[in-house]
Amino acid sequence: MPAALVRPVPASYASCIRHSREPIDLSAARRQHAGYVSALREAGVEVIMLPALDDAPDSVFVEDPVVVLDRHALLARSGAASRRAEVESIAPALEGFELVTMMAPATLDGGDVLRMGKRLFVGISERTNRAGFDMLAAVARAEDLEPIAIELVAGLHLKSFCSGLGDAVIGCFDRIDRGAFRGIETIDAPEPPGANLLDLGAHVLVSAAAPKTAALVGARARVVSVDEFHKGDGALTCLSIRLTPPRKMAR
Ligand code: CIR
Repeated sequence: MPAALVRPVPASYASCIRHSREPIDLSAARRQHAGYVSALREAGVEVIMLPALDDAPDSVFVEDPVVVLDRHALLARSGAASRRAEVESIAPALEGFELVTMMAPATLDGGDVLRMGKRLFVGISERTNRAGFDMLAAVARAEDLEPIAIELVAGLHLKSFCSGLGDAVIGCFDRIDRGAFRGIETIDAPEPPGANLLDLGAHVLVSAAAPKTAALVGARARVVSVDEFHKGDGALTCLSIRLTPPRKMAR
């Protein structure tokens, strides 16, 4: 059974780093998070809940502090200094993986990393720098993966604008270079919140803010309300870390 790490919504979530001025409703965020966790379970994913970090407002976006490959887990150093402490409490949950710790001046957020088969696309962004890419690239090559850098001209993370849908990449290609995905089918997301969906095989989680994308995905689509996380500049992939099978984790 595939597994995923998830972190509860912290009490301080309303103070997270964000661009939206819409007020965050903590209770609604917690309800939506519970809905997200249920949707993971309904897709056959074993959910492993990390401890809550109530003093770390962005900690629910648990995808960012670590990149999990097949054998290695890279404990990343976020481009946001306020997020760097989040990584510590993830390491114990990754016991079966070979851990690699990113050091300064390298920075990287997991939201910038999109794996498509043997290729690992990495956004060079406001959070991920060249040194961060180089460090991840070295770990990726050790697993025979091909690291490919994509310069982001605007926005937060690579996966703010694209995600994997089966063997294809769905995205907003006015915001990122379609040409970077040479040899891979690209699908235009019908609306921006549809660019970040979470393909779990049996089901594909799609934001309720992206009804046209849900229609495009069809029968596998499962619509999840995550607007309280959109207000925090997040979406579906960032709320969990998928441990790619075969699962190597010891608990
Ligand atoms: C941040 O700015 O770090 C958070 N408020 C949002 C992170 C979203 N992460 C993701 O999409 N992987």
